[in-house]
Amino acid sequence: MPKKSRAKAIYVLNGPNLNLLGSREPDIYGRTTLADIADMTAARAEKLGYTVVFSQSNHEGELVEWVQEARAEACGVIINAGAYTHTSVAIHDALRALDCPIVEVHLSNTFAREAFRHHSYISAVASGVIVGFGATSYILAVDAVASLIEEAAE
Ligand code: CA2
Repeated sequence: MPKKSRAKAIYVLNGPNLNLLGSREPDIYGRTTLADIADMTAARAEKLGYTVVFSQSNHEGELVEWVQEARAEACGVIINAGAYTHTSVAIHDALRALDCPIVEVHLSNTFAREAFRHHSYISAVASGVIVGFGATSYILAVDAVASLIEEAAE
């Protein structure tokens, strides 16, 4: 009997220190916790007919593993790679190997901050980038990735 195929999920991947959201630097990152963002993201995705796999790691290699897993398991990827955005060729290379839409997301407007945050290794391999809307950036990213998934299916 053929194996029943599972619907693919939107992977939402979060990098280092994002687990601290809500506890410090509220002037930059707001008061919403990452758990709140996970709930908001899942609720928005559910309205659009998608499930979410939401993860956070402080370790570059673990993020690379999840991106590789997304090749088989995800219909789209939303990624806030945190500080690895500005440093990680490894995450860039892993994302390059994906065929599904990729939306890069940031809470803060990285272009209005220090110069070292102006360059992203993710942007060149992302379908699009959403920056500076706080937790709402993630909701906008769900809408964006869903519309890209649907466009690709047409
Ligand atoms: O604005 C974003 O979403 C960032 O990806 C956040 C990263 C930063 O390195 C990027 O340049 C932009 C940092 C996340 C750290 O979050 C904290 C939250 C509370 C307290 C300390 C750090």
